[in-house]
Amino acid sequence: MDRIIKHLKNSRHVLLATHVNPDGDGLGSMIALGLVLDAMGRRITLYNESPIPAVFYFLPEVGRIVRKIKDFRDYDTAAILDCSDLGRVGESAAEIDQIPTVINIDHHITNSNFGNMQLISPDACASAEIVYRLIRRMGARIDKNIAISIYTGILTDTGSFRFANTNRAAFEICEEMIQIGVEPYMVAQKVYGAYSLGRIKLLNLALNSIEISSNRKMSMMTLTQKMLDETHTRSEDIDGLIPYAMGIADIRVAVLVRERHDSSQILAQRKRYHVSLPGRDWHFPGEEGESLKKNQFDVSLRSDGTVDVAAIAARFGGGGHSRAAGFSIETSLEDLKKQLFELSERF
Ligand SMILES: [Mn+2]
Repeated sequence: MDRIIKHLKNSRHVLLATHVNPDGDGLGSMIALGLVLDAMGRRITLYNESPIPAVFYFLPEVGRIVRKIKDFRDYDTAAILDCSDLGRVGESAAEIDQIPTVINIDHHITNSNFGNMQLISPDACASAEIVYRLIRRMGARIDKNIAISIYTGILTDTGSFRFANTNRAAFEICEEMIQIGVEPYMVAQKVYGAYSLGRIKLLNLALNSIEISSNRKMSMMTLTQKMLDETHTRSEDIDGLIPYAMGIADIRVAVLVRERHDSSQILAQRKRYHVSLPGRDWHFPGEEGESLKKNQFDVSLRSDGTVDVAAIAARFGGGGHSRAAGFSIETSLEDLKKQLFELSERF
C-alpha cells in the first residue's frame, strides 16, 4: 500500500477507470480516489466507457467522467478500480495496459493480479472499503463528497448490508461517513427510490417470467430484448433484478437469462431477405429449425452458498466466484433452459 501511495503522490497525470456498465462501487471508489488525488494537486481524469446509470447522477463530480480518451500516452499512471481483470474496463484495455504504471485496486477473489501494483483484498466488502483504507493511510482529508462516494460504494455492493460480503468494516466506515455528513436517507432515495416507470414495468415482466425447477431449488428469470424495448429500458435497468429470483424460500441458485437480440426481429429480417430474392421459391429455410432460433444469451448465476455457481459457469465457458458467476452462450432459449434445469436436479 505504501508503494502505491508514494507512487500516486509523485504521479503526473492519473487515469482513473472502472468496469463497463459501472455500479455504485465502481463509480464510488473511482470518484473517491479521484477527488483525493485532485485535492493533492494531481492531474486526474475519470473515465468509463459506458453511460452512467441515471440513479448515480447524484454522485459528486459525476459530470467529470469522460467516455473517450484522446491520447492514452498523456498518462503516466492508471488506477483501475473494482475490475477483476483489465479487460473489464472495456475496449480500451490494451491502450490502458500501455500506460507506464497500472495500479489494480479490487476486492474480487478472482482478480487476475494484472498491473504493475496491486491492492487486492478479497475480505473487503467493496472496493470502496479498500479506497477508504488507502485514503486514511495517505493521511488525506475525507470531505463530504468523498464520504458520499465511499458510502454509496459500500451501500450498493453489500446490497444495503444484506449480502454475504457485509462485514464490520461496512458498518464502521459508513458510520464514519455519516459523521462526516452523509445523509443515509438521501443516498437511499437516490439509489433505490428513483427508478423510472419503465424499470418498474420491467421488474413486473421479470417477476412474471420466473420459473422454478421441479425440485424447487433453482429459479430462473428470463429477459428478452422485446421486454426492454416495450418498457423503454436499457441493460443497466437489469441490475438488481436477480435478487428477487434469489429471494424465494429454499432457492439455492437463481439464474437470470438475458437475450441479447430480439429473435423475432432476426426472423422477420431473414424473411424479408428471402422474399426479395427474385425467381426463388417462397421458402424460408430453417424457419422452424434450430438455426434461426439460435440467439446470444448472457446468463447470470447467484447462489446461497451451498452450490458453487462458478463451476456451473465454467462448464459453459464463463467464470466468476462461488456465489456469483456468469457466462455468454449462443444457443436456443429452449436448449439453454433445458440444460440448466437438468443441472439443478443435482443441487
Ligand atoms: Mn465492487
